[in-house]
Amino acid sequence: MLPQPSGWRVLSLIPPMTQLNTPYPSTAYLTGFLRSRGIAAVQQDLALELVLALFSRAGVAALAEPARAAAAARPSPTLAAFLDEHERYVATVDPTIRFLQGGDATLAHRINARRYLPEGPRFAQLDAYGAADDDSGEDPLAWAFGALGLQDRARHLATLYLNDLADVLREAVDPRFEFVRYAEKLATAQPTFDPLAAALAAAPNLIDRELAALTEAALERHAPSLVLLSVPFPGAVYAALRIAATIKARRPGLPIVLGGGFVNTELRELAEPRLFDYVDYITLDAGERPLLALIEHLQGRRGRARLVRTFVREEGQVKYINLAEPDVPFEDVGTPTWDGLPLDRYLSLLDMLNPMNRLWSDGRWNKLTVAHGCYWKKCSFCDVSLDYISRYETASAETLVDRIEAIVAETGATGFHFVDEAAPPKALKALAEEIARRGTAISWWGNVRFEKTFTPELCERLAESGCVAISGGLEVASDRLLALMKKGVSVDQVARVTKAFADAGILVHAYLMYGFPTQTVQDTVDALEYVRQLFENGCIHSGFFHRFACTVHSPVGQRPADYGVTLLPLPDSPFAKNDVGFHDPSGVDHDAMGRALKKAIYNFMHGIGVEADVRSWFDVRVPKPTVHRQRIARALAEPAR
Ligand code: B12
Repeated sequence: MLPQPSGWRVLSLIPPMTQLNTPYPSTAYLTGFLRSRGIAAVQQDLALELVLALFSRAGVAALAEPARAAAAARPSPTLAAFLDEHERYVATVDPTIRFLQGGDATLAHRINARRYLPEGPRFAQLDAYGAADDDSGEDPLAWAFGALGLQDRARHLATLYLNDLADVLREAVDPRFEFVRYAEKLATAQPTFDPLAAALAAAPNLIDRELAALTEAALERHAPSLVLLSVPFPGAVYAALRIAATIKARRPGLPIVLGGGFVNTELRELAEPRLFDYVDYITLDAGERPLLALIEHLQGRRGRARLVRTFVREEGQVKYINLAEPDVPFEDVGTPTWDGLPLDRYLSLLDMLNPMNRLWSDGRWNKLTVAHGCYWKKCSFCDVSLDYISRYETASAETLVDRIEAIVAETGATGFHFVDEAAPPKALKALAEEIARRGTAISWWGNVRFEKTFTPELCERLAESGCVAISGGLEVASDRLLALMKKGVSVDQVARVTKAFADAGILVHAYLMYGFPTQTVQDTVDALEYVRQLFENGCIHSGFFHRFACTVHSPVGQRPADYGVTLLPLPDSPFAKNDVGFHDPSGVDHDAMGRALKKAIYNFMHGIGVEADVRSWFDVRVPKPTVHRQRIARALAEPAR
């Protein structure tokens, strides 16, 4: 890169909402990369800032008026509880937020005494935890936190308090608000831009006004020459466009670029010119190369026709410009930087009392990729045709541990979440060896394929390198369907691998799936029996059943006949495209199956009903499992094949 014009600066923004416990890593990656190329770059997390503004003394005070108006129109227990205790909410919110930021640990005692925080309807769930009423003197949270789990218990109570306040915000201001997604439905697989356009044209509400003020402050503070809006998920799109609208109103000439996981997945066939009323450029896939090209263009060093993977609007039409230039290799993308993000202000919420959920939503994990893309890239339910899966590139273990050490030095945090779709076992092994060689002390967790390369020896080595948890797909626990999915693992293998991780003291979470093409009721009952046995044998500690969704970029979506299904026609879509409906001739009622699977797994995680006949979880008649009750125990006894 040539010397930069003085004062030229890139501002990357994380729009609301992504997550609150730690920054989503895209701006950290892009900022680190741009700086490594000599380009001045800064970043701000407006998702965190918005929540901190709304859930502050001034924010909660300002909520009274819309809450009163809403209560007059539609009275509700949530609004009534809030208005009755409004002064206490105003008085307690700043100290509670500080506590959730890890700033005032001794407040836990007061919160736990249950006289400090006002308790709205969300606290009713404490009774559902199965303990006796308050008069009995028993602690309804004792089963989860015991007698000494002071901090966690208080964090859970403080989270219920915030959830009550979020309910008020939803009822009084905007029903689309959530802590980890905002107005998600407006963007998810939306064939038309109309709902978003209408929402953006509506008069700004309290949340919009707060976000506009934060955006203006960011512009003021950084005086950027280019703004990057990163939208990893559909739940960040609406607010990103609100931010863009504010920028356009304040600084009409300032170029804005949109990119990120949502764009890379859902906007590949974009033809909607109205999106360019908000942003000027939209880039696909890894941002590094398109951004270098765009910056050169904006600085007058490259013609517009030589942009890389970039949508623009020309004469009212969307045009895709893609000068084929190689991507920046993973080895050369530089080290992400968290510089500028307020790392001591993220919130450690403790919502669901599930250990894996806790890793996602609690703790200031640094997010890092071990490789770019997926080394396996065959699973037929996955978007294997997209760059973030198909372009597999690694970096040496030395480079990775250099990055890790630089990040620890910068952030002071030693926890890492490896955000790969499936971290490659060879790279993890090399990483563990390099960590051992240098004596680097970190904790880490991430997602893998439970493949047989993960031997007990390797799992031990990974545990020694700091691995505390692993998740992986067992998907539909059925050898027939695993083969159809091209997952490359069998149920017996998964049992041995998960057991090896668990025996090494690592928390194991299984991603499970139902509703895959051709899946029968018998397959589902058998899958649940396998899962039951995996819990019984101490192979997995946690799991979640997701309903299979067919996407246009996956092998099932691209070759449905190979999977025995037909796709429902997609509307002609100028905007987002991702999920596609399909017809499976098996005609199974997967909703009924899903109810049973979710109930069962929730109970298994709490050690309940693990011995019971799996048919007892279903509310419809189902056949007996064909799986032998000792099947997993036998697989574990066999030597690995
Ligand atoms: C790890 C992960 C998770 C984790 C952690 C999430 C988190 N908050 O950190 C968990 C399991 C919790 C998760 C949950 C979800 N996830 Co997820 N997740 C991922 C995954 C595998 C990696 C994300 C990551 O950290 N990448 C590393 C960063 C650096 O990459 P990046 O964000 O893509 O940024 C690069 C480029 O996109 C680009 N870029 C990014 N921003 C910008 C901006 C500009 C201006 C430019 C030019 C470029 C640019 O440059 C960056 C560097 O190259 C991705 C798939 C993937 N491989 O990327 C899915 C993915 C982002 N998730 C996805 C989804 C849908 C979700 C959920 C909504 C699922 C659900 N229904 O609950 C939730 C949302 C959770 C939340 N609110 O936080 C989708 C989003 C696609 C879409 N349809 O919009 C993805 C793409 C996977 C997929 N195809 O289904 N996820």
